[in-house]
Order: sequence, then structure tokens, then C-alpha cells
Amino acid sequence: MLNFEHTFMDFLLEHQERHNRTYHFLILMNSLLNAAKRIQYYYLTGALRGNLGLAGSVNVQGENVLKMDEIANEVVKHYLSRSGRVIQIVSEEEEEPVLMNIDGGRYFVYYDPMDGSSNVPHNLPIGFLFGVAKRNLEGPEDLHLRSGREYIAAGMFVIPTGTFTIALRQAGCWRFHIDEIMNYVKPTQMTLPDDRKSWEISYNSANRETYARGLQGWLAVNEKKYAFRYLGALAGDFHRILTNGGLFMYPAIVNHPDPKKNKPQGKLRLMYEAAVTAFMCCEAGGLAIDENGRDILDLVPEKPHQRTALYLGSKQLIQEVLEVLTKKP
Ligand code: AFP
Repeated sequence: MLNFEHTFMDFLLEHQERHNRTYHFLILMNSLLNAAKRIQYYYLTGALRGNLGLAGSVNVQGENVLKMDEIANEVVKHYLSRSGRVIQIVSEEEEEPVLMNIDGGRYFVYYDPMDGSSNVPHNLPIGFLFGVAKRNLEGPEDLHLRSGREYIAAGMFVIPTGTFTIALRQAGCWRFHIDEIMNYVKPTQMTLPDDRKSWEISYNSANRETYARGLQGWLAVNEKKYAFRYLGALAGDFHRILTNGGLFMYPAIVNHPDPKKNKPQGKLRLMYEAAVTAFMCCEAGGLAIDENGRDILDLVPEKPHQRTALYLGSKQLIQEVLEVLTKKP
């Protein structure tokens, strides 16, 4: 007997039909899947074809652009534009939001096509993260940048590992695995586990002495209760937290010995890193906050590449951190 696994597209079709929805979102998702598979191909063969190095330019955020950043961005832009369903994108690799189909587009897509650049020269896991919001279908569209609260879906591909995790608004967070013919198959619903035994803590420990004093104190007392894991690529680190529970954080840098290197606003990008993972985390039963204890999903972006501190994971741990962060000195 042949065994045909349930694919992501089977899953999504059933979801759309169950809720009497149009097929536009399927077409959009098909383009994101095609983009991910093509990035997967370029990344797998990256070392062989000399594509893992620098492109020779610097982006709007002052970071060195990698060849893979350019390739991945071009791939995603191509497929999103071809879908005809996208009104506007915000990409980590584009200085300004890019208009696509102003008349017929229904969705905004905010994405980072190659997140975790320090892993690229080693061909180790990186992420392609995206959030999707819908245009105003009732009246005129003002193209405002959407907060995570307005996302209808958010997801991440871990490349070249071959996992795809997506959360759909009020319909949970689901993980798929790539099969031998490049289909994402076998939906598994992700729910953060309550049992602290499996929980992990994930953060760049080289930065710990630059964090707010209260947070440093909390870490000193609590972190040894949990396993420590850090890959340096948000999608990979968050993938583990979604499975095992615990806390991922990229706090504000406020006590750097060289004050010029402080990052009180945080490092991660709100629209295509923090809000994407926060949306997924909430659909899996978790929470995400910034340095001031605000829910990441409530933060309305003032600019496309806005940064934020991020605390993401199991509700109980986020509550503990929230108390420390918001405690008056
Ligand atoms: P890039 O923007 O350079 O790809 O950085 C990746 C990232 O935004 C995120 O994926 C990681 O969680 C975090 O930065 C790692 O930062 P550190 O190298 O400072 O630990």
C-alpha cells in the first residue's frame, strides 16, 4: 500500500473550506512555499557554488550584505510579485516598503528571507520568517504598517533543515517537515509544554553583563534550572522553544562598558522577527513582551526596520521576567 502524507496545501485547503474562505490565501502561501524551496536549493548548494560569502555592499541597517541575502530576497520578491496577491512588502533587505499589486493585491507580507547571518558562512541553519496581514477590503487602504495583532498568519522555514512552522489566526500553530519530493507534510499542532522539565533558556550569554541589573539578578538565580541552548538564528532557537518550552530572549543592551554600543531599543526587528515569532508563540499558548513589558503584538511599527527587545516563550517564565523588568528600583 502506498502512503500519501497530508501536505501543507491539503491542510490549508481544508482550513479555508471549513471557514468558507477564498482561495487567495492559498495562492499567496503557494508562492511563499515555492520561494522557501528555491532558497533551500541555493543554500544547500551554497558552498559548492561560492554563494556563502559577502556581496560587497552594506544595507540600510549598516550590516554587510551576504550573497545569500541578495539571492533569497530576489527569490521571495519574484514569487510574491508573481502571485498577484500582494499589495506591499517590507523586507529586511529593502530600505523602504515595496509596492507590488496596488489594485488587486490583498495581503501585506513582511519578511526576512535569510535570518541568522552568522550561520551562513558555515552553512548552518538560518530562517526565512514572514508575517501576513490583510489590506482593508471595506474602504480605502492607507498602507499603514501593521502590528502583529493585525497579522492573519505568521511562519518560519528553517533552512536547510526542512521544517516549516506556521500559525494561523485563532487556528493554532502547526509544524510540517519537508519530504523527498519537497512537499511540506505531516501537520503537527505545536503547544508549549507545561512541564518545566523540558524547558530551555536561549540567549546570547556573551551579552549578559550588558542587560538591565534586575534581569541579570533573575538570571543568576533562575537560569540553572533550565538547559541552555543558543544557535544564533532566531528561527532555530525559537523552533526548540516551541517544542520544549522555556524562554528565548534578546534583551535591550543597557550596561555596555562602551555606552556607544548600548542598544536600549533592542536588536531584533519588530515586523519580521519579533511580531512573527510572537504571533506563533501566542497561537501555541505562549506570550511575548518587550523590555517595557508590553505585548509584542500590540506594538504598532513607526518605521519598517524598527527594532525591539524580545522575550518569548512559556507564559509562566514571561510573567517572571515581566515582574523583574517592570519592578520600580
Ligand atoms: P542577522 O540579522 O544578522 O541575520 O541576525 C540574526 C538575528 O537577528 C536573530 O536571528 C538572532 O536571534 C540574533 O540576531 C542573533 O544575534 P547575536 O549574534 O547578537 O547573538
